Amino acid sequence: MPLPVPVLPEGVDPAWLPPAAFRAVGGRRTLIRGSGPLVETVHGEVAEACRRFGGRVVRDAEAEGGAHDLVLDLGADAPELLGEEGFTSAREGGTTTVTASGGRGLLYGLFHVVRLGEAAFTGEWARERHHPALALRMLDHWDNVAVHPVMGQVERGYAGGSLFWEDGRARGDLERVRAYARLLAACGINAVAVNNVNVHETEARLLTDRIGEVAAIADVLRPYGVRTHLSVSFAAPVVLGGLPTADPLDEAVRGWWAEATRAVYAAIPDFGGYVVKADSEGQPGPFAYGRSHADGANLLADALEPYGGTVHWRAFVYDHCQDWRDRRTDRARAAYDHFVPLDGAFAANAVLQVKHGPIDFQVREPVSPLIGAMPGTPLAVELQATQEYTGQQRHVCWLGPMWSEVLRFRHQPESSVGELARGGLIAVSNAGDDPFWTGHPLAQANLYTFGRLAWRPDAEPGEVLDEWIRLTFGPGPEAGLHAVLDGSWRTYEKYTAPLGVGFMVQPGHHYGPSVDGYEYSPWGTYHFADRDGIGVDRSVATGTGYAGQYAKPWAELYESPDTCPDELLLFFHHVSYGHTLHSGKTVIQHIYDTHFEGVAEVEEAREVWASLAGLVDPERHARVAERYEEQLRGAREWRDQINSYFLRKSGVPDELGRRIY
Ligand code: GCW
Repeated sequence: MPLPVPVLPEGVDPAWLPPAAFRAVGGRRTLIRGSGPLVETVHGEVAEACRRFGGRVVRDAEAEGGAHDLVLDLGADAPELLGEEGFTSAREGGTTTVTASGGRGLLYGLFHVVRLGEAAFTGEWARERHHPALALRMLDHWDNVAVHPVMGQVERGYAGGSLFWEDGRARGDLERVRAYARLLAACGINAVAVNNVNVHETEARLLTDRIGEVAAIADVLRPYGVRTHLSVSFAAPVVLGGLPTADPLDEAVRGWWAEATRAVYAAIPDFGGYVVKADSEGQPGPFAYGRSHADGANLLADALEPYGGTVHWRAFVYDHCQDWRDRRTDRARAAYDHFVPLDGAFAANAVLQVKHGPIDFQVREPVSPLIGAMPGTPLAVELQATQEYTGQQRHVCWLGPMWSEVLRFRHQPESSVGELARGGLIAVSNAGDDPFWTGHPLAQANLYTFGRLAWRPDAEPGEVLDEWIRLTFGPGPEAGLHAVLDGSWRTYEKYTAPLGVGFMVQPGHHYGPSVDGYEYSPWGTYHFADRDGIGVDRSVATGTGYAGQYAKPWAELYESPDTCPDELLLFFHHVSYGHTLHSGKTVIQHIYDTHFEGVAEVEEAREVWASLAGLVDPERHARVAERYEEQLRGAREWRDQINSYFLRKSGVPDELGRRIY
């Protein structure tokens, strides 16, 4: 039986799968071959498209000769090496053929055809192979089951409540989750962790007596090829099992995890595995027992191993109680210092999940040196789609170019970050129960781009953006949309913290400027501005030595302010305001100029958006227009606070004599 496509609740935006995106497929004659649950999903999709656009779809058993415009073929002659997720596509003699050897491959092949639109049925081409570069393409949801007194329903969530949880339990009606799974499949995402990595009391119990709720979610994600993962507490044997210890080398603890994991698989046979934040920002971990993080990760890896599951062990381990007076402790060094000595000690199904930068998802950071320094460990790279530090989905900030820079970065010539991320690419989700899914309608582009880059880390981000625009908006507003999104990350960078120095945000919620907000805090995120200069000396010669964590040539390049790229100068060096950048400007003049430019660029983008009024549906248009007002207000606030702060500190006037307060 074909699986009916999910019905969107009234008023919910169809995002990149509006009915019109299926016009080309829906008007054609399609033959589907093969069997299995995902074939039913594919059938349901094509049947719905045909219902709308007048085409027809048959299964192999019913086919009585006759011509087909599209053949979706599972099994049969599918070439080897395609794997469960790959597919081929070819067009010959008026028929487009997609073959796959696994159900997910067939589904991805269908969405490939949908993306091509009419082009899928035009001309001829020889067999092309498509398969994902990375086997795991996952979203981590920082969703709480019970509303947290400080962090709310979704930690760092800017898109309403959780898609999965409400009022302390799994939602009874999961139709919207089904629609979410469908959107994820259409951009290639195949795994979701359904709860926050900060595992509070209620959430800890999802692992045991509340696993049924997770299973219900898994049931609706599965038909779209999305596997379910769970964040668990390292202290679970104590808090749930009543054991006196969670020591990873204790036999009773090992037995407890083995039994708990057996029960999880009894409820969710294709369960993906655990995500763990241990010894990080107050979460429990192996340090309490004098054990290493490899001991901790391997404990869970061993429990998951019989079922083919994976533990994603986060490398976000640092001292969050440091003394701002102590300039030798450097948070940027922490992940490398903790984990590199453990290279080779992790089990094959223990994946170390590393944030892309060494600090915390700032608008500009160097690529984490850890990623290039653990050849004997499966690594996953974590990005942040939720815009905690990049405008909280009130500002337009399309992160495609930043992510692409990270994925193409080469610590050493042999391999890019995209290739080193053998354990997968992960993003903290930016979606919630908001009618536009992501609060800001244009933030949908980040979710989509993430999925496509996880499939092909070397994809051209601008092309992915155009793909998203075409699917979501159809013909008409493409040029305007491209214009407002393409440069939006650099615009955001211009009006916020300069030259890679980071933070300068309001403490706690992290929205809006506060130059010294974290300067005297225990969090390890400082800029050290004084009357003469600014920046953090992370050189080996005179600073914290962080630059030395890179392989050559980066270690040398970052070591000296003469060779360090401008955009990272203040991340690596403390320099005077008069220091001349490669651009030819002084640091202080750069700060003034970029902050004026950033605001001007937002003003311009707002105008471009206004000009799209008749070309974009009214609700979307209005929501974005409203957010541009807030973005402009926010950008001006950033500009004026940053410029005033540095004029007052340095006493150096703006060469152009613009208004600074
Ligand atoms: O970016 C920081 C956030 C925390 C988050 C933490 C992490 C889930 O401010 O809210 O906690 O990182 O990645 O664990």
